[in-house]
Amino acid sequence: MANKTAESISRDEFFYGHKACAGCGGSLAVRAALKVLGPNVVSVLPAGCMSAVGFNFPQLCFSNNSIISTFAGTASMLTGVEAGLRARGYKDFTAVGFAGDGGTADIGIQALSGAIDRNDNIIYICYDNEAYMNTGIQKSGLTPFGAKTTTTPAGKNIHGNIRPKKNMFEIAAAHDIPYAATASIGNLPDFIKKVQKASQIQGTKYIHVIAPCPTGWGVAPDETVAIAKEVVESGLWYLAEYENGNFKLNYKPKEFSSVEAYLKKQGRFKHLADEDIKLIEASRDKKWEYINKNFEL
Ligand SMILES: Cc1ncc(C[n+]2csc(CCOP(=O)(O)OP(=O)(O)O)c2C)c(N)n1
Ligand code: SF4
Ligand SMILES: [Mg+2]
Repeated sequence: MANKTAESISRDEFFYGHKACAGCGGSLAVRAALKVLGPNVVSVLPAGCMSAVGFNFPQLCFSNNSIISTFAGTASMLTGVEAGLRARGYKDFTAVGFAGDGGTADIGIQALSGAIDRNDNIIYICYDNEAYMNTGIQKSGLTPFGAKTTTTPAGKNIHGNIRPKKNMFEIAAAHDIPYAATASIGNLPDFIKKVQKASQIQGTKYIHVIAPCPTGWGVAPDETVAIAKEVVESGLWYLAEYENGNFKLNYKPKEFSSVEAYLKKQGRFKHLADEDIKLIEASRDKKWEYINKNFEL
């Protein structure tokens, strides 16, 4: 199959008319992924922003078959959808999940782990906006260090979230999954390529896409894509793949852009002191030491 690009993906819309806030990164990820996968898709969405904005009866915003799962059950419902359609003789279809960071790294992690363990033939896409946005910006296991949320307030003594972000990509890879990747909606061609690649691989595929939320991050709606690029350029996120037991880095910034500039653009990090920013830079550098040693370029 020819490689799909931003120009050659379907002109058809499969996710439109939804109620996401202006500039929502998650809705861009869902829209682009469905354009790659085409109409023969069943998508499963747990509780979270994308189901809240996409299923407003009678204005259902998916033109492919879509269903809301329990919050914890994205992966187990994908397992059932895939097995059920196969049992009924369907061959040419994709079962894809779109779950948030909370739905993936916290409440849904056991169902995802089980599906990977069984090597069910599904694609699981985590759109990561780094908090439980739909219920009013609470900290999840993927909220980064220092971020202010409604459950990690910033005050004189504690400056937002005191815990680091879990690395779901490497957690999925640790299962020896057939394919896992990271992506950013700031680099759509790379995301599109990874979704297409996942659709051609048998077994469980996991894609983790950074999808900024202007409402929760405190940026303007027209800054979503730029901030999703900047998180990669500053080295606080990386574009990589895991396949056949190997990690591969897809992009290495020549020089990291300023971490401080990235953080200070966002309302959720405005309170950070110089020493907090130094800690964030130091943990980035430690991570890149590991990447440089263990990932192929
Ligand atoms: C079992 C259960 N617990 C809590 C909720 C409430 N709830 C609905 S959406 C949501 C937040 C989801 O956060 P995330 O998965 O990060 O997706 P986002 O809203 O950020 O897109 C929560 C806590 C629920 N629906 N079901
Ligand atoms: S709150 Fe954030 S994630 Fe939810 S719809 Fe709005 S921009 Fe998207
Ligand atoms: Mg979220």
